[in-house]
This record gives sequence, structure tokens and C-alpha cells, in this order.
Amino acid sequence: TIIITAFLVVGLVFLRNYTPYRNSRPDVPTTSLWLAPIVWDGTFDVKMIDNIYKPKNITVATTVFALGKYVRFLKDLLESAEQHFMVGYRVHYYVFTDLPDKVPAVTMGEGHRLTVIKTAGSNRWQEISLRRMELLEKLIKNELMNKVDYIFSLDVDSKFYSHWGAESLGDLVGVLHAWFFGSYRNNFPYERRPESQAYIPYEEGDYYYGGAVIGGRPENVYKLAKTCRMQLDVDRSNQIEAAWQEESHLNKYFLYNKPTKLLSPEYLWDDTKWKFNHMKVVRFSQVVKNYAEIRPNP
Ligand code: UD2
Repeated sequence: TIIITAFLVVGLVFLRNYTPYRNSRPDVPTTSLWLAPIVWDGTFDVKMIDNIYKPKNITVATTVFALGKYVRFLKDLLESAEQHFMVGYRVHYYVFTDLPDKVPAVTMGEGHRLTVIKTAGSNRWQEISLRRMELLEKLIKNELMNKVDYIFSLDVDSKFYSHWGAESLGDLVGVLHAWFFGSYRNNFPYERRPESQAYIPYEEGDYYYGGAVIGGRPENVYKLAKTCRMQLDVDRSNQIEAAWQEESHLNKYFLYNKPTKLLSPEYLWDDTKWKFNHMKVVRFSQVVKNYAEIRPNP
């Protein structure tokens, strides 16, 4: 009996460790209820992914908004991106700013380049955050459609800490907000006032998505940005501003237009947050900032 048990144990350990089809992350959900993958460390093989995407010769446009004092975050964001973000792929950064002279000179890797787009500033941070949808919509329509393969829109007050590659690409990509991952949906900070276009009733909703990362194919990100911009316009004419500005509208959009790929909180962490065991790696994270000092208004 002892010998048979020993054989069984060794066999099970072997199967668990060596079959390529084992579930490598039983500690976290790796698909959504509509079968979109949720990307966690251990669920993909970088080499295999690169073998698929590298021959496609793709270009990834990446938009960053840095208005007012937020220009100070550009250096760390861009320098860390050059170390970790889509290395080996063509990347075209588009930096929207009211202070083009303050955009730092960062050495770009092969196939990476940066375009600065002069943008009007604002004395309300909410306005800046909200206007991103409109500017993204225009940029895609006027420049990116049919020219680039994928788009990411990223918050500037952030930094890359580890590999972020082609495993993140998809038709429509959202990121699970670090602070609300695993929470019951009635605790999500969705907009709860029916008067707003971003309204999501209690007992509805799948996840709470962070507004700091939006991704996908140009036509899909265009549709998202346009829809959110139109709903923001309606809210504005009704003199209502959603609880978390464009993030609330994004959450409404994703409820009815499900993302085809979800990035785990590895792709949008928060430097101030204590790490759970399931967080094997932090790839991209919000840096600590003093809101009172950095924002143009309270
Ligand atoms: C959350 C979201 C953010 C956005 C915001 C809306 C996450 C992690 N963050 O962040 O994406 O949805 O809520 O309320 O999901 N900006 C400037 N200059 C300014 C103010 C803002 O350039 O003076 C830009 C900048 O790109 C910044 C972004 O707007 O990263 C969002 O502003 P925030 O970082 O102050 O918003 P926050 O931290 O509340």
C-alpha cells in the first residue's frame, strides 16, 4: 500500500507540474463569465505570444495626457515604458499637453517614437479628465484609423515596473481596478443617479474597471471614446457630472459592450496599496501623488 500511494503521489505531482494544460492560476479567476481571458502572471508564455505577434509587424499607438503640473510624471512614465512596455514592437506615443516645452527628451528604443500634441489647458482637473475621451476620439478619426493596429490610452501619473507585452492586446481591453477587484458589485463606485448617462443600477455590473487603461483595435476604441463623449455631452447639458467622471462612463460602456480581454490588477496597481498573495508581479502602477498640490483645483 505504501509503495502504491508513493507512486500515486509522485504521479500527481508530475502531472500537476508538467502538463502544459494545467490551470496554472487556480487562485484567481482567469476568464470572465463571457469567456474573455483575464490576464495574470502565469497564464501566458511570452515566447509563444511573441511568436504569434512579432511576424505581424504591428504598431501600437499609446496616448498620454499630461496637462498642467502633470507633465512632471512624463519622464518616469516614458523612461519606464521604454524598459518594459511593448519592447520589440513598434510603438508611437502621442502626448497631449499644454506645455510642450516641458516634455522631457527620452531616448526611444528601436521602432519607438513620440509625437507631442499641443492641447488647451483647464483650471478644472475634472474637465481635463473628461476631455480625454473627446481628444482620443478625434485623434483616432483623424490619424490612427487604418494606420495602427492597436491603441492604449494610459494615465500619466503612473510607472511601469515589469514586462507589459503583446499578451495585453485584444479587440477591446479593460483593466480590473485594483481597489475593487473581488468586491461585491453593489460596492462598486458606479454612478448611481438615474439622471446621469453613466447610471448603473444596483445588482447590475460585472467588474469595476479603471479609467487609467483603455485598449483595443482603433475602430473599437473609437466607438468607445465617441459613445462616452456623447454621453458626457448629454450629462453636461443636464448639468450633472458622473461620480468618477469619464471612468463612470467607461464602466457603463463596458457593461453593455463587453471587453474581449481583461487585464488583471497587475496592469494597473497602486503604489500605496498593500499587495495580496495573488499579485505575483506589478507591471504598471499609479505613483503616489499629492492631489492638493498637483491639481489645478480641489
Ligand atoms: C481616476 C482614474 C483616472 C480617471 C479619474 C477620473 C485610475 C487608476 N485612475 O484617477 O483614469 O478616470 O479617476 O476622475 O483608474 N490629468 C492631467 N492634468 C490634470 C489632471 C489630470 O493631465 O491636472 C490627466 C492625467 O493623464 C491623469 C488623468 O488625467 O493621469 C486622470 O487624472 P487623475 O490621475 O488626477 O485622476 P485619479 O487619480 O482620480
